[in-house]
Formats: sequence, C-alpha cells, structure tokens
Amino acid sequence: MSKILVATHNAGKLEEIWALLNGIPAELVAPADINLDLAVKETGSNYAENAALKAVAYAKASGLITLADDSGLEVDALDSLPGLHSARFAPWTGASDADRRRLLLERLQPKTPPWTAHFRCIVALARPSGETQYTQGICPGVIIPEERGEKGFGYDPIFLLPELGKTMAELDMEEKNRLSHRGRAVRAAYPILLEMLKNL
Ligand code: ITT
Repeated sequence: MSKILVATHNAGKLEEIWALLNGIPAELVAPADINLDLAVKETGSNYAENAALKAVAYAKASGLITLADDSGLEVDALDSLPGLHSARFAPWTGASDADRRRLLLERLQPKTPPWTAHFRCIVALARPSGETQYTQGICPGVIIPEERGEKGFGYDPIFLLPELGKTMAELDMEEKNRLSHRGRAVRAAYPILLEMLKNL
C-alpha cells in the first residue's frame, strides 16, 4: 500500500489531519514513524511558502507523497497578527500555548471589542520530485477575553464560533474538523491526494 507522510511536529494538528484523511487508500505515517526529524526553517514570507518548505523537504527526504500545513490566527484589530508568526508569537524560549494566548489578550486589551478574527490554513501537497499543489481553508470567529474549553490546542480556548456560542476548545474533534480552517483545507486536499496516489 502507498504511504502518505503527514509532516508536522504539532500533535494537535497531526491528530486532526489523521482523522480528516481517514479512509484514504494509503497508509498514513508521521515523521516519527519513519525516524525522520528535519529542522525545517520557516523562512517563507507567506503561509504557502512555509507549507511548501515543510512538505518538499519531507517529501524529498522520505520519497513519499507528503502533506504539510502552515496555519495561523489573524486578528483584525491587530492588523492580522499573530498570523504567520502564530506559533512563535511569544518571543521567549519555551513559551507555551497558554503564554501566547495571554500575550494576545494583553495586546487586545486596549482595542474595542468585538475582536473579530479568522484562522487560516494552507495545505501543501508535495511529491518527492518537489512538485507541489496547495489548498486553503478559512474559519471566521471572535476572540474572547476568558478561556473556555479544554480540547484542541493553540488559540482554540479563546476563539469563539458565534453561531455555535462555543469556542473551538469546546468542540469535539469531529465538530472542529467539520468547521475549521484545517478541516476545509484538508478536505479540499483529499481528491488531489487521490489523483497523486493514482499517478505515482
Ligand atoms: P508544524 O510546523 O510542525 O506543523 P507548528 O505548530 O509550528 O507545527 P505552524 O508553523 O503552522 O505549525 O503554526 C501554526 C500555529 O498557529 C499553531 O502553533 C497555533 O499557535 C496556531 N494555530 C493553527 N491552527 C490552529 C488551530 O486549529 N487551533 C488553535 N491554534 C491554531
């Protein structure tokens, strides 16, 4: 059976992508499963470039069709920050997701609510040759001042989906995947992956 490498070090992302690709006629593997640990520098100037840097590096090193995502939270009142820098928003070494959420809320304090925002995800699908295709997903919401919910990861506890009255961290993974930026991008990637598997 062919393999698809899901190239991420983020355990939350990995779990979501795994569920979204369930049923695809290929064996899904993570970098750890094939003892591959590349330190890819995210030096791109946009999400697509960073997603491609990760996907192409892993596809070339593994010889496998590879999916990588680059994603971020864009807050309107902060001119789309933390954006591309969402994973590194708190600049000190060893900062946690909780530190980044606290820093974001501190920055938003002087701004007038509602603090509208969206998550964005770009998926890059790379062949070992380096050829790459992309999909995108966006999920709109509002940042709230107190954390709610224990599920998910990253900024999920402060990201409210107003139509549900719940934060991303209050959703089961299946429900998050139905609505989220990553769910939308990976679902759009599914038929492209099927084509790639056919034309190996
Ligand atoms: P990999 O590069 O190894 O995939 P990463 O966490 O460094 O893992 P990114 O560079 O794409 O991934 O950074 C994405 C950051 O954006 C992530 O660490 C979170 O802080 C935030 N983020 C993205 N998607 C999210 C989601 O579904 N829920 C909450 N926060 C999210």
